[in-house]
Amino acid sequence: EYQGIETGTGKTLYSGQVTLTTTKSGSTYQLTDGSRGGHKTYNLARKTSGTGTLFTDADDVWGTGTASSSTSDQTAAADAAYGAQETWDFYKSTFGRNGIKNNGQGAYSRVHYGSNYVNAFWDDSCFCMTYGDGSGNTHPLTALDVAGHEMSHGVTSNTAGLNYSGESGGLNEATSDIFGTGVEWFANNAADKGDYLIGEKIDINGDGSPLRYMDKPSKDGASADSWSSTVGNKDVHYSSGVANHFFYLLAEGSGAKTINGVSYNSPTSNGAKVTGIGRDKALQIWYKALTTYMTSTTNYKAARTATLNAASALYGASSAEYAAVGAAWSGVNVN
Ligand code: ASN
Ligand code: ZN
Ligand code: CA
Repeated sequence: EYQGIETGTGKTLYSGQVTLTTTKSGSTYQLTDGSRGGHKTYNLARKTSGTGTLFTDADDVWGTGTASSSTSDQTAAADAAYGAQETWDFYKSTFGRNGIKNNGQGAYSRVHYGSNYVNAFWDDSCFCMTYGDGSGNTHPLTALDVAGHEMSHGVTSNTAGLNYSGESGGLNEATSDIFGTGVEWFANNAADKGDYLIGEKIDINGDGSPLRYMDKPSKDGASADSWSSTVGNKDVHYSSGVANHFFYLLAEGSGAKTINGVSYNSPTSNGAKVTGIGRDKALQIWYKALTTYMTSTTNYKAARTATLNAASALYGASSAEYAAVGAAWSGVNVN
C-alpha cells in the first residue's frame, strides 16, 4: 500500500476518454491531482453549500461517458477534473503561470450543485469553481471552455482585478472567454476541437447554438459587436462582446473563414480590413495586458492602451503586431 500520483482514465461527457492525474491512498483512488497543486474534485450531490465529498474510486476509471442524473455520477467529475487539469497546463505552458495565483496552489471543483442549475461559477472566497447539472440534471456545465472561463475569473481577480460591472466588467468577462477558448485550443481534444464559440458543447439553448460567438458577438441576440457610449450599461456577459470581437479580429483577422469545420464571418465596425496575427500572439498580448497594464477600473479606451503597451513590450512599437492591435480595436470602434 502506498500513497502516490497515479494516471487514471476519465470517461467524460464532452471530451471523450482522457487521462486524469489522480492520487492513490491505501487501496482507493482519489480525484486529487497531486501534480497540479493538489486540485480536488468534490461531489455536492445537489446540495448548494459546503465543500461536498471528495470523489473516490476503486479502479481509477472515472465516469461512463454518458450523462446521468444520478447524484453519485462520476462523469461530470471527470469533465471537471479534466477542465481543471487542462486549464492548469494551459497557463503553465503558455504563460509560465503556476496556477491561478501563480504560487503553485491548486483550486478545487464542486460538481452536481443544486437541482436543474443551469450555470457554473468561480468563487474567490473558496478559491473554487462550481458546476450545475443543467436542465433535467443531465446537462452538466462542465465543458472545457466553461472550465477555462470560470478558472480564468480567478486569474483576473488575482491580477488586474477588473471590477465586475460597467466596461471593466465586460473586460473581465471577455478575459474569461478569451482564455477559456485558449484552454480549448490548447487541449487539442478530438471530441471538443478549438473554436471561437463559448459553451457550444453544453447546448444551453437546446438547439445546438453556443452561448456566445467571438467573431460576431451579436449573433447571440444580445452581445455588442463594437463599442458605444452605452455599452457599459449592458450585462457584463454582453458588454464583453467588444473585447471578444477585438480578440477574434486580432487573432484571425476580418472577413470569412472556416476553422476546424466552423465557419466564421467577422466584419469590422469601420469597414477596414484587419489581418490577424494568430492566436498564440494574441493570447500573449492579452495576458501581458491583463497582468501588467490593466487595473480594476480599466475601461475599453484604457484596454486599447494596455494592449498596445503589451504589444510594444513583446514585439516592439514598430511591429506588425502593434499595428494589428490598433487596427483590431479600431475595428470594434475603440479609438
Ligand atoms: N457563468 C457565469 C460567469 O462566469 C456565472 C455568473 O454569471 N455569475 O460569469
Ligand atoms: Zn464569467
Ligand atoms: Ca468553445
